Amino acid sequence: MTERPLLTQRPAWAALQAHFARIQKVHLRELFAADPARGSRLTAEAVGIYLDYSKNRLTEETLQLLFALADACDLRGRIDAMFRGEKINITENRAVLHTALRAPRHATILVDGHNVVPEVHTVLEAMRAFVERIHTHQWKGFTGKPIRNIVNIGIGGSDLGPVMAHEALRFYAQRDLNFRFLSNVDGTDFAETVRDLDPAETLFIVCSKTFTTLETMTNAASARQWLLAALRDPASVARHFVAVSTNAAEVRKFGIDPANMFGFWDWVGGRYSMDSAVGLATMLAIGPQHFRDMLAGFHAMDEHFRTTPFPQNLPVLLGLIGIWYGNFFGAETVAVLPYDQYLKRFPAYLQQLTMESNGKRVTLAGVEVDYQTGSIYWGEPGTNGQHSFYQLIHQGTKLIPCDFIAFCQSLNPVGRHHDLLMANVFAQAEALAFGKTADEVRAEGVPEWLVLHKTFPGNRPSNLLLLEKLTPFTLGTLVALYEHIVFTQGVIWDIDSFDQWGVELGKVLASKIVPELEAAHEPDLQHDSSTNTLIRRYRRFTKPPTP
Ligand code: G6Q
Repeated sequence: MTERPLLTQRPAWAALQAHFARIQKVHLRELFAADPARGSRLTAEAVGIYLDYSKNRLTEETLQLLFALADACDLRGRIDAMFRGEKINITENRAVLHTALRAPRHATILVDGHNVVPEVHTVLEAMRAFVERIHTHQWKGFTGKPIRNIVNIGIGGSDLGPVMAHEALRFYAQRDLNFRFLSNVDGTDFAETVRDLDPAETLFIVCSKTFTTLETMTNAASARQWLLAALRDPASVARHFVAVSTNAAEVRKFGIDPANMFGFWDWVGGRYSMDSAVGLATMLAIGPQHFRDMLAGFHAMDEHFRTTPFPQNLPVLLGLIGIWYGNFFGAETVAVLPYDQYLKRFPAYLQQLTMESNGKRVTLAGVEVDYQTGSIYWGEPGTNGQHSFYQLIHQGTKLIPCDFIAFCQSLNPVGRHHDLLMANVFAQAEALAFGKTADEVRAEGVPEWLVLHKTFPGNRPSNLLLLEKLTPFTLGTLVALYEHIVFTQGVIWDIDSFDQWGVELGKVLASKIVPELEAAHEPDLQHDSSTNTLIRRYRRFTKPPTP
């Protein structure tokens, strides 16, 4: 590993710090007053996304300094390395090639000297053929009934993408298929998922890269039992279960015909896998053509990210603006606020993408950082959030940069609804930036004792992403946009955005505690006193001492 200075020791960092000291108090009102063209100048547009970043607390100089930081961190070289298939996930010694999942058929992307693009298209073709068999009822359940219910069993990266895409693209979905997503090991999730389903009409997709994940395998085993209790023949499993996995041996052991296994590869991280075979439920919902359109959207953003100079590069701009707030203003969170009901699961999806990727505190060279890394992402669709947590963003003590996402056309035009929705998103960004001064409040005749309560400080930054319409293509561009924002920030922070060791410890400890909860006789507990007491208390309810 080549020696690199820690981020905070770079001259480009010091330059940003000095600049921050000069600009931190400047109000967006002043910035807009000084430059009447700011609102149209500080914008960028690519692949159908119009980005207005003018309501950020920055100037041209800030941007130049941020680009200089990106250059010092070799962002260009690192982008190229990812797209070339270099093993940039160093702690797992893996290439990071979700971009290959949406590469066109003729592309060549080498992993260990082997072109992976043909395999990607072979799997997509197998998915297409399977989806068509389900849609045309050629694939029937064991008793001859057509499949009407699809249950995706998976967790984390094998759940959140399919769930989000199913919600986001519901407008384009086959309405005669009923989709459910089972993830939690809590038996309630299983019970409520299958409660009103007919096993003879239900297909389970067991979606697990490793096919060993505790939650998924526990749910899959319960689903198998549930099916067999009704259909009473082990041969039925092959008609009602298919798998998305890299582990053919375990898939076969479960009773799924490996011919009905849709594969992916170790160079696809779970949280970057919604456009791989993990998207089988998505393709079943929206059909192969819409799925291809979604991949085209991902690819369009990939190409934009790979080839566009930084000042017009949407993921680079947004990634660097995020660094500006997190590392200089000390902001700890980012609110993602989609003004589209179909995107209601988008913030939850982004939480895994961003926080599992950049929630790291050790550099690629193995040194502990002395700066903030990954932000906390959260959010809810507008306008709902306006009637709950926006209060804190407007008038609280914390700086929360916001990403607003909105579409000019509604998929469901109903009366004036869309104008009202859009008026709200524009108004929120305006109110956050410019606020309402004490003098403006006084001018309304508000008594002096109430003036401060009714004052809005403003100077609260936001980005606004304005798109024409939510389609499979635009969803692809949006997801890829955030994937590459994560990448950009991971490069600046010099961390491995593609491992997830933080998930491991809890898993190991849980597997140790399971036998202690289930043992017939009082186990010899060797945990800390808190954990021991909790285990004993739980056992008193589940294993009352025999008289
Ligand atoms: C994502 C993570 C994690 C993973 C799940 C499910 O990047 O690796 O969320 O997707 O733990 O793993 P399996 O697909 O192997 O069941």
